Amino acid sequence: MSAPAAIPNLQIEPQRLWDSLMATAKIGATAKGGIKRLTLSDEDKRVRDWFRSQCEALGCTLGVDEVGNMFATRAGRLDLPPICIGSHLDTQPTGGKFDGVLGVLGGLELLRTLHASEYQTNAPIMLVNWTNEEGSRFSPAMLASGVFAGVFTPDYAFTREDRDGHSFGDELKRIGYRGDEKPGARQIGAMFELHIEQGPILEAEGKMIGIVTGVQGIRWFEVTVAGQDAHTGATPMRLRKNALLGAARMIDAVDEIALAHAPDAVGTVGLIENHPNSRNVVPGEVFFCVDFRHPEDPVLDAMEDEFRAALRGVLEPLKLTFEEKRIWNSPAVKFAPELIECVEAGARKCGYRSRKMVSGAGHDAAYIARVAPTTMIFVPCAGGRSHNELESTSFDECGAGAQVLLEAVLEYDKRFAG
Ligand code: HGY
Ligand code: MN
Ligand code: MN
Repeated sequence: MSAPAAIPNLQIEPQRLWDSLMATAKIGATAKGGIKRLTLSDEDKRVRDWFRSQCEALGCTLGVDEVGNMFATRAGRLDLPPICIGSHLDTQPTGGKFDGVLGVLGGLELLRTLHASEYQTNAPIMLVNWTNEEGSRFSPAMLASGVFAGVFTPDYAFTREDRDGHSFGDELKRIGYRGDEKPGARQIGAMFELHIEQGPILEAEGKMIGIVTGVQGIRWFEVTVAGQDAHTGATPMRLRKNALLGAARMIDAVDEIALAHAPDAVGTVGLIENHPNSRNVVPGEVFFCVDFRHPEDPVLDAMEDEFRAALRGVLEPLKLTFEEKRIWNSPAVKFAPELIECVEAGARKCGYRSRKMVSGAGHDAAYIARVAPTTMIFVPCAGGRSHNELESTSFDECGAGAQVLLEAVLEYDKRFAG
């Protein structure tokens, strides 16, 4: 295979990409048209096996590290650090067909296009499936890209447990994807991540491509509120220690804190467990998780202080005690200007309308940006819906994102790997 002088006009095949998206959507398909493919579940194993076979069919070499990150490499003309294309194949419990998957399959389509055209890039191309991006089953999110970037240790990852007490390490072994590579030992020259926006901006503005300049800061907290189980009939209101009432007021307080830092702050309680959760027992214990996000870390500091003040102010008058722990702090991230320029050049070459934006959602790119120049490419999703079984990105939008990904990678290869 040889590399012609100038970059040929390579075109991805949008139908081949779409067919792969629909084929993988069957792995963990839900009745409402979404996907439930929780990290390290049997469905995750099936899609990993499918991914491995697709990459091997293209002659890629496959590697798996200790936390299950999968690396498929296509050799380049020169022995350089690879240009990486990565995202994730795990989903939320009520996930959609495109979150994460488009980034991995858009990269697979790029490899298929290079393979079919026999064009060889200067730098190797490495396609990555990062383990546990979602953080739904095992918190925090972006766990394995975080291990790769040195944010977490492998042992920290192995000991993370789901709400049923299964550990990440055991589940990784169970599905046969606990590799032997040291996470982070592998070099990355640059990383591009294609992803759906998961918000309403591109669609509202009629833009096809999001030129992502960074990712907002994210902080997760776990709270256990303790009161006293009591009889709902025989216990007077003044004698109650109702943990669920306290949690309910805290859910409202989290909402108020985010609204107080409008327009960019967001605050959510998405997971709550009420005990004993019986119709005629005043709940004595409630566990819930808080997700705060903002583009500026100092604002997140203020929100965190207000949150702790609210815990005391809300729960103590209700005679409740509580334990609170910040379990995740992912600072705001800025992407590499030279890669952003390659994406802009790619969008321009394809003639797509685009706009710069910061990602509201977290992504593996946020952590890989710590160890290599990194950036992202967004495409719209209908109504901005994501983490929702109705998530929908069109055939044309998927094709556009993959084509811009190809152009950006070839542009980077020409500018920086020649
Ligand atoms: O939480 C996030 O933003 C990502 O979807 N894991
Ligand atoms: Mn994602
Ligand atoms: Mn997600």
